Amino acid sequence: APLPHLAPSASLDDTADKGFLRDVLAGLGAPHKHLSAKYFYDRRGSELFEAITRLPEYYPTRTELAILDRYGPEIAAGLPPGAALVEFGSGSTTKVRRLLPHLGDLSAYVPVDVSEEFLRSEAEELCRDFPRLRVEPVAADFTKPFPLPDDLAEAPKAGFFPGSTIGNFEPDAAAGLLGSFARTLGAGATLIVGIDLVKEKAVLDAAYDDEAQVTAAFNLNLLTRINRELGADFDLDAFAHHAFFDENLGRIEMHLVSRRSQLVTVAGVPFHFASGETIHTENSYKYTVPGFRALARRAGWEHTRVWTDEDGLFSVHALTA
Ligand code: AVJ
Repeated sequence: APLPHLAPSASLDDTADKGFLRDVLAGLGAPHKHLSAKYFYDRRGSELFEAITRLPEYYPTRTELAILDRYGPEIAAGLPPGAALVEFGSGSTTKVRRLLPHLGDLSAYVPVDVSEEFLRSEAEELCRDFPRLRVEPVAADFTKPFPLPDDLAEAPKAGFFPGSTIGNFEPDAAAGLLGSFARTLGAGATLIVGIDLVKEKAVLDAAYDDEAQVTAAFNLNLLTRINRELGADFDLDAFAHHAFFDENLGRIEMHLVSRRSQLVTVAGVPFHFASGETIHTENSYKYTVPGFRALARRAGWEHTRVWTDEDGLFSVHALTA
């Protein structure tokens, strides 16, 4: 069936594959080996992440959804009438679906994601479920400012950045990202951001090192992806998942630990691993409410409201430019 309210996706040029090889060679060649967490999300990685969100230990997703369900009407009431709602890194549209029923008069929903295929299929599903909603997908890397569709020039803008995705960025880069959202959305915009909160170390450690080893599989899948896409020979059995909350830095660190001394070749380039040497694969920063407020202010946003669950596990913030 035709979907009259689904605009053709705007696609921005993309040299992603070369970037992956370059980043992997640079990261493995560094004195402290590291890889970017953004590369976790190939098809299998996205499936494993969906499985993580359903784990008993992984509280962020279900807690954020509960906050959106409980306070959705209040959150929606704070957005300007007739707004274009731009979701940065939309992925699956599970979260925005909790807000849309309270946003009757949106001029458009603009999901932004690098994965054009996924973007398209999610946008189609959303159009079927919300037939009066205009959906204008944009395939773009949300870490840089990007142009919004021309026909939305006059609409007031609201941004949506759930899931504590901002935790993957160093605090300086996180402030830069919030500043970049402000440039994309323009003056007078509103931004709704989901932020995981600092809490007891044992709770955080378990959320990133679950009993069923799904997070371990998610972490190791990065090596499977490198083997397949970049022609590498990582032996998956020779690396172990390690994740822990660093209370001084306020972040979860995920690593892949080499179980022995070994040589790995990536696209013809050899890399030596000492026994116990790690590849740092992810940081997931946690904030306090005042800590996030300060970060937002540093990026030029005014903090207007915050909603949390009863246990203070997770928070949703409203900011205005
Ligand atoms: C999608 C970045 C918010 O940091 O909790 C989950 C990714 N990594 N388990 C997070 C993740 C390991 C997740 N974010």
